[in-house]
This record gives sequence, structure tokens and C-alpha cells, in this order.
Amino acid sequence: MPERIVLTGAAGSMGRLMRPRLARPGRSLRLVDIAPIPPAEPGEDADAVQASVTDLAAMQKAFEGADAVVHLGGLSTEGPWEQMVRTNIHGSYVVLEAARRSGSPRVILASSSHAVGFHPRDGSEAPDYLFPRPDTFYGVSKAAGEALGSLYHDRYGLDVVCLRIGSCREKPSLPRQLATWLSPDDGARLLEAALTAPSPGFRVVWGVSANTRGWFALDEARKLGYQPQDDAEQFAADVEDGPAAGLDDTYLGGTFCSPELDAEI
Ligand code: 15L
Repeated sequence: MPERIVLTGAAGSMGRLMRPRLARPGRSLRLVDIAPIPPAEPGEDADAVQASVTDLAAMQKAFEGADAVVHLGGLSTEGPWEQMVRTNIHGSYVVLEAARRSGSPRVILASSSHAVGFHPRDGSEAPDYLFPRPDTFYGVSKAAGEALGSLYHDRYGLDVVCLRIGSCREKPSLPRQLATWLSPDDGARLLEAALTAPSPGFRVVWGVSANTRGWFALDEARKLGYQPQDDAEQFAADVEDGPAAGLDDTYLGGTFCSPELDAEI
């Protein structure tokens, strides 16, 4: 079991869900975020580094001695191009380069379904390693992160696992999320699989729960050791009756495919 793990984006929406679920006896967490990081809970073996993922010197220092880096930091939805380049694309480069320089052997990258969001929904299961077809500048930044991960694996031998995360939240609230939901507990199971799989090399796997209405192949994730336990179907009645019923599902990326590219979604 990896004992020293760095979690970037620890104060972000997914980071806050994963932080308590990553804790294990004998494991220490280094929490990284540009935003203030809530202090360690009693009994939690964690320390905090408040710094940007675009700061190479700070990241290299933060990653010293780490067995693995879980990179959830960066912008999590659409925004202006310059911000995507700086925070997400350059930030992913910095995280991978800092891992290489500090000798951290494994990086887990939070990618997104939006890296492939303009693939039409044709009723069949979206396969693993679907070719990038981003739906936003945000999606481009995630595809670029995957490409950087591939480079750092091939050139420097880092183990890099990219998770094409659907919608990681407490529960689904939109019809599309009945297909894309990643429960927080399954998110932690997926991270654990990515952290512990022996020599994974470079992988790209879907990050979703075992949803009855799921659109995504889970073969590659299961090969890593992921065993999802949750299904969005338990929330279907609430979601279908809700105000957002009938939202667009023409493309994998849903509503990310419709607004202007640099609009806030
Ligand atoms: C994502 O990639 C975003 O980070 C998240 O905020 C959600 O919007 C999610 O996709 C989704 O598609 O539901």
C-alpha cells in the first residue's frame, strides 16, 4: 500500500470528498491546494501545502518522498482559454515534471468525460481509450493532460493513470448523471485501484459507478482492480421528476457541447 500520498486540489469539490476516504492507518497524506486547506482532523495523518499547481519549485518540494501523486487540482469546468492553459495544461505539466524530479513514481490524473464529450451518444457503450474529441477548452485541457501523462510514461517511465471522471458528487441531480455518476465511495475505490495496481504503466480508464444506465465501458478500470459498488439508479425517480428532466444527451458531454466555448458553464 502506498504510504505517502500527495493530493492536489485537496480543498476542491472532489478533493474534499476523497480526502477522508483516502485515509488509512499507516498512510500519510500531503494536501496541496491554492485555497486554504481545512486543518487535519484528529487522528488524520496529514499536512498541508498551500501553493499553486503551476509552481514547479513548490510542487517538487511537496512531492519529495511521495509514493504517488493524485492530481485533482485545477479548474473543474469551462473558462477562458488563457486560464485553461495556465492552470490545467501547464499545471498538469508541472505536476508530472515535479513528480519526475522528486522521484515520485506514480501520478493519477483527473481527466474527464469532457475530453471526449463531442462523441455522439449512439446507444452503444463508449469504449476505453476513446479518441479525444473535447467539448470545451476545459475538455481540451483534460485531453492535453492525458497526452502529457503518456509522454511522461514513455519518456521517463512514470506510471500514469488517467481517470476520465463522469460526475463525482454525493448524488446525481440531472438526468445525464444517471449515466455519468461516480459516487464518492466508488471514486475512492477507483483511486485505491489506481494507487495499488502493480506497475500500471500508462492507462486511461472511465471514472463512473456501475450505473444501470451507464454509457461507459468499465473493462480497463476493472483490470486495474476497480470494483464499483454504487448505481445511480437508486436516485432515478427524484432526478427524472426534477426540473432538469429532458436535458440534452445527444453527445457524451451533454450540455458542455452547447454553450460558447469560453462561457462559464
Ligand atoms: C466535469 O468534468 C466537471 O469537473 C464537473 O464539474 C462536472 O460538470 C462533470 O464533469 C459532469 O460532466 O457532470
